[in-house]
Amino acid sequence: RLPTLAVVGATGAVGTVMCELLTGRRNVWGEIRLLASERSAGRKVRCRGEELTVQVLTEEALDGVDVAMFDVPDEVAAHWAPIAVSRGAIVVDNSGAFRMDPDVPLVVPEINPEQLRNRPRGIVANANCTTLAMIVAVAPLHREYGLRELVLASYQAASGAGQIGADTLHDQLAKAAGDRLLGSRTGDVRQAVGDDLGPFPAPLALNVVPWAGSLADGGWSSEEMKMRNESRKILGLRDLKVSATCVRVPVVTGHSVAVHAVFATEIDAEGARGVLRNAPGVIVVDDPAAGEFPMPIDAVGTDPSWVGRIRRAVDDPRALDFFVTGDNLRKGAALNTAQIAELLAKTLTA
Ligand code: 11C
Repeated sequence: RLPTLAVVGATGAVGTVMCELLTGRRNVWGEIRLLASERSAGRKVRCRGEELTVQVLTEEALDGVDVAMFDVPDEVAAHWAPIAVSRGAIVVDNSGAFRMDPDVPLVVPEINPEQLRNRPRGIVANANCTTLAMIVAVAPLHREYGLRELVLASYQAASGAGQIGADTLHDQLAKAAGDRLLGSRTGDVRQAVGDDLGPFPAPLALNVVPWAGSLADGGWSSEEMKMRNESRKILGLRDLKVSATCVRVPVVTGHSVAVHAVFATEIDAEGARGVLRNAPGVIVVDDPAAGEFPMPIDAVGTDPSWVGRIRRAVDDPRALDFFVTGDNLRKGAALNTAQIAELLAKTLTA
């Protein structure tokens, strides 16, 4: 019998991409059950060539599920993931609720798949989309050169804040379109966009907003702390120095990160390019003379992390600067979750 999969949060931004992904990937599942809140129940969704009806998330709806993927807010996952486990499922959770729990492995299949074996709570966590885009490129460089420090600046897309984030950006762009004074001293973007800021603290159209998540200690944002804490856990580097500045930009999908990485040994750009070309889940796009850089417009809808602008720091032969872009809804969320779930399915059917 092929294992039964539940997708919890099937109608959100990530859940929607999950159904597309499941349709395109090699099938390892028997039944696929789509679950969501009452609001979305009854909706028809095409998945793996079948038309499935979204069911309400209840305890009974989880019965018989072997693997449950959760793409729901932290508090919903915190409540429902242990219930799914108690009903016999292994949970792969894409929220922030369990990532830093020492009894929950934080798995990126290209980096630490062995950690899947040790899951005392029956839950496996999926990293934050911003961490994921970057860590797939950083990990192979760490293995070769020994990572000591990361200084990061993110350029995060609106859909990182869910479907409401993407919708808000599109609405604001429509309101701002055509007014050539906007953004100059005489054209007030705040006024043009109006009060509906969606999940963002300021207008995103024609702007950049140096904020994502909630306020953490010392003026850091929760998103910045996630990049630090999750990178440490995935790489197994408890003392890694990480400083991140997380910024929202008017891009619909595709998170980018400017990375300054300091290593234990000297590094050169061509050597690093070679390591990255051989790294799973990475594509090197690095020909500035030809106008080739990693950018969201190209990375959206694709699986790998796109890496380019690779150069050794002028003032430190042990430091490398580069730019990475990944689809925050695919590798940043649905794809990494699907990859983990497929590894679990293999162990269930072995
Ligand atoms: C964003 N990265 O772009 C966030 C969304 O911890 O999974 C994902 C939050 C998380 O807003």
